[in-house]
Order: sequence, then structure tokens, then C-alpha cells
Amino acid sequence: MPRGQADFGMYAVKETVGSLADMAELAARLGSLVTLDRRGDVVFLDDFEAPILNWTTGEGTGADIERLDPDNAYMGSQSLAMETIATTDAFALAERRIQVTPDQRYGLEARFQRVGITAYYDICIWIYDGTHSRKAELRYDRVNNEVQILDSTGNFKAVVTGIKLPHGYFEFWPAKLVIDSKTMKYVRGIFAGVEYDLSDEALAEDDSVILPSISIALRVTTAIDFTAGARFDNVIVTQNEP
Ligand SMILES: [Ca+2]
Repeated sequence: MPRGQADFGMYAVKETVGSLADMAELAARLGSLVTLDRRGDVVFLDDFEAPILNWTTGEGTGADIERLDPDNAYMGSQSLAMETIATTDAFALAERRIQVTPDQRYGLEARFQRVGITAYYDICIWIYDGTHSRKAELRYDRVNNEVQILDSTGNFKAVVTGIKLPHGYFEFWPAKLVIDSKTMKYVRGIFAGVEYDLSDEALAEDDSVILPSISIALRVTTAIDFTAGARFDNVIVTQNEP
């Protein structure tokens, strides 16, 4: 060891290996889910490897499907599979309440695999305060080949057009949404390797009596009278996002 080097040796030069000073890099090498975007502090992870699905599921008809699936996964041996009924605008949904401290910038990341073609794939952050809901949603619209957000009027609007994910190639695509619950505005979105500045966009607001809380949701919606499906894996929720 060179003179003057601390004896724990983190930065010491070795002949055959390199030392690691970056804890996030170390976590990634050990198989962490958190590799796409390391900003924010992780408060919840789900890789759907547990024996049961600890999410609230279903759109209410009872005929849609939300289940753990061993047929395909982004990591590990399971993912969350969802399938709608064969009615236009029907959706399959998985929702999870997240207990976090208020007034933060929150992030939601997930990877999804398209199973249907004429469908919409959404990741959502819903904020409740007892009298109002605010909804932030990032959508991949496979019908129009657009990435969209739910705007302040409650309608989906394009962030970018001409995003046609390859057909017939069952890759898991990464999506991340960051919102600010102090200003009730979007911050940014990441989709398929590109980051989008969404900071001019306010969240949609509506009346709601749901007690103060935050929910995250994953959803697939069919655009025609035919079933649509998706698999989701590697869900990450963060707070203290920059
Ligand atoms: Ca998994």
C-alpha cells in the first residue's frame, strides 16, 4: 500500500482488480433493480418474486386478470401479468398504497412488456388529501405510437410522437415518472432511454374522499373489442427526487 493511503484501502491501486468507491455501482453489480435512473431515495421495490401478489387488483368486473406469471420476467422468475376483458376501454389494474412522508418529489419506475398491440400502457402516481385527488400518469399509446401524460384537464396529451416499439419482440421497456407533490406538477418522464422535461405540466385534480395517501398503479387498457395484456416487472418508488 502506498504511503499516505488510508488503511481501509478503498482507493488503493491493485494489480488485478479495481476497488469500488461508488455504492450504487456496487449495488448494481450485486443485482439491484435500481440501474436505469439512480436519482432519488428508494422507498419501495417489487420484483414480483414473492409467492403472493401484494397489490390491490382489478377494475371491478372480476373478469380481468392480474396475477404473478412464471412465463416471462425482466429479472428473476416471475412478473406481474395483466389482461383486460374484450371490451373497448376495459382495463386491468394493479394498485399499491405507499406510506411515505408528505411534500416530496416522488418517482415511479417500472418495466413493461407488451402483450397486446392495440392497447395503452400506464404507470400512475395518485395523491389524495381527503378532499381532492391529483393524478399523474405516463402512458405509452401503442395505437398512435405516442408517449403521453394525463394533463391538468384530465385528458391524455402527447409528450412525444412517433415512438413505435418493435412489434413481435417481447422486450421489457423501462418507464419512469417523477412528480412534485409540493407544487402538484410533473417533473420529468423517462421512456425507452429518453428523458422528457414535464415541469410545465400541472397534475389533474378531482374531488375525492380518500384519506391522505399516495398510490401507485400499473394499468393496461384495450383500445378495441379484444383483450389486451401486459407484463410488468421491477417496480421502484423513490422520494427526494431532484
Ligand atoms: Ca421479477
